[in-house]
Amino acid sequence: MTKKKVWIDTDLSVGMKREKRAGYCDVDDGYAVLQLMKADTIEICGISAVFGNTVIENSYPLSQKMSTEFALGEIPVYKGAGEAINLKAVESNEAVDALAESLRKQPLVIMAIGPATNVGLLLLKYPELKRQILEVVLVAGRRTPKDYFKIGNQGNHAQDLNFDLDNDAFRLMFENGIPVTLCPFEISNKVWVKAEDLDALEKGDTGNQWLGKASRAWLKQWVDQGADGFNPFDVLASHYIISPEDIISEELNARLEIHPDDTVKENNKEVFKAYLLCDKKEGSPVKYCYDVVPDYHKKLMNSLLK
Ligand SMILES: [Ca+2]
Repeated sequence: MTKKKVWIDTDLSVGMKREKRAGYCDVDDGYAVLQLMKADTIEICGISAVFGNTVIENSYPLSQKMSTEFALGEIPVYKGAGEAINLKAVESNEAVDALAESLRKQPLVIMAIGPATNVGLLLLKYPELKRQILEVVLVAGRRTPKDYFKIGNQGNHAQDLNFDLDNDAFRLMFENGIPVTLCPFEISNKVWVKAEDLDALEKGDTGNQWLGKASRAWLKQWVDQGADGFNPFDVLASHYIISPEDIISEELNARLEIHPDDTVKENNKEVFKAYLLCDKKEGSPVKYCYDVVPDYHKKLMNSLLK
């Protein structure tokens, strides 16, 4: 059996406190990385850290920790971008150079579950390697500007964070004709991790235990918002790479459009932002994942607990 060769680009923030406000950062990258590490059909060729849910000074050591403790230290880990692409001063970094080196050896699927800045930088610095990218799987997008990302019942709309943090990185993938698969809020909002799932993880191996424990504070934040679980956004990307038959998708076209920012309250056409919209109109072809098979939750937990 030949294994699917995958590069992980992640803004791991499991267990980290938020930088600018009270509370904890998202744990979902931990689920995605652990699920790929446990998949028999996947070979992880490298992990690049990126800023996003947390600063690069957190996501990089967390990436090292996951490789060392849960993958026998066999997966090389690299420090990537600490901020969005600055088109007026484009610099490579250790992670982008390492990804280029790996792409020179073999074609790769890239799971980019942060702002995709490192992939954008690669396309600017090493455009000759773009045909070695088999597919980039991203967590972003929606169908219309009024498909709000609603978390709980407090009326707050969440950002399309990965896309919002680096619009140019996404634009570069479309302009370069990279095969893109999107796992947006529309699909992850159909998957819930609840307290009993964390109980099960805490009875598992060391990786499961770490993830289960670190997810408690994150779960509490969602419960405080009126939900009874949380959506593990990034794990839809890893699950799609491992078992695409569990994920329901359609072919759509993606484009960037500017509309009022729905995450700003009482916004009377004062604050605008770019949206990543996917529909049948003009745009770059993408695979848009929007639903899971009926017994998905069981499959997800089995893949993590194996
Ligand atoms: Ca992420």
